[in-house]
Amino acid sequence: SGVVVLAGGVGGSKFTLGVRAALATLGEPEATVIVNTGDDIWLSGVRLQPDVDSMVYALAGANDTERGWGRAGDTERVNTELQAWGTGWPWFTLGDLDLGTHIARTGWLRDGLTPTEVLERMSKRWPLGAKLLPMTDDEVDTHVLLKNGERLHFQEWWTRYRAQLPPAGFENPGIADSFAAPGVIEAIEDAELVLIAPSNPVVSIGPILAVPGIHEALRATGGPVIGVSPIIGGNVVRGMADVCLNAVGVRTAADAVAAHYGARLDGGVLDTWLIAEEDAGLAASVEALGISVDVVPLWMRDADTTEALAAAAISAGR
Ligand code: GDP
Ligand code: FO1
Ligand code: CA
Repeated sequence: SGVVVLAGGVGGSKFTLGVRAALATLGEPEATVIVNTGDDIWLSGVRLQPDVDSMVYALAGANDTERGWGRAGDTERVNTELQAWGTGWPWFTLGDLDLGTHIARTGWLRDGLTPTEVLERMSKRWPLGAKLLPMTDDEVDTHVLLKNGERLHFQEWWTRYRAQLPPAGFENPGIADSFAAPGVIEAIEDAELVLIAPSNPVVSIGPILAVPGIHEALRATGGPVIGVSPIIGGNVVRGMADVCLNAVGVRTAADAVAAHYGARLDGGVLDTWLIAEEDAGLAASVEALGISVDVVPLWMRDADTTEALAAAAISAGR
């Protein structure tokens, strides 16, 4: 029952803030959010979960909104020391407060807790107003296959090379043998409605859909599945989704992303696709796929526009 959200980091957490506000306005129970863990990486002996942490920090109001990752007001004393030891990556910053999260998580993992249990524990520190689940408890880090045949961890490709090395594709080694985290399949199957956040379709939503059973659960759920386009007027709002989409043969366009997800009545996952007013001209081509379209303002500029977008997505499913 209730609302389920599939989400990545920055775009996903912004949208989830809107969902939390919209559900509070409606007086309804909090959403269940299934978060991408493909961005995860081991670095300097600690486990990073960038999308999970973006979600936790944003819901806690503790995120750095300008930079888009990590904790607000963080410092870098430990990072400087790690660099002096020559551990980690010279182009990658681990903030002091953020490192507290990674050390706590890594300690709990070593104690034998699963990532689901760790996230449950972390969710108790702040009143997050949503139930967070990692997509899987298995380690399925995203790799980028370059056109020159090399393979890089997604974090290196993005933070070191700013997505400038041409990708041939993306892989999550082991994902075909991974299991959805406890509660994920049930949440989707029992959902009143499922929202696909305007997250990166390739490296945020892609890994979630690739966990065995999740795609099937989206196809089987009795509730509608509503997606929100991360592409507005042929551009990404931020990040490198355009590079990722083009690498997998998808144009940077709202209708092309809808086609990539596919219609539920045609083997895909979408019943409804929200596109921006700028893209109203693409509505017919999305509807031709068997996906209904709502044209709404998609810019999450502030709390009000973000809540309005989430409210529109929820009402599109009712
Ligand atoms: P990441 O994991 O931190 O890269 O974040 P996500 O994958 O969750 O979201 C990244 C996507 O969010 C990008 O492709 C952006 O285009 C999209 N995005 C960011 N802000 C907005 C917004 O205000 N409106 C819409 N529709 N999409 C947005
Ligand atoms: N992004 C950067 O561009 N540079 C960094 O040094 C960096 C550090 C970092 C540390 C922890 C964390 O959770 C995220 C971090 N990010 C950093 C963001 C991250 O690389 C990506 O933007 C997301 O994984 C994309 O989803
Ligand atoms: Ca991500």
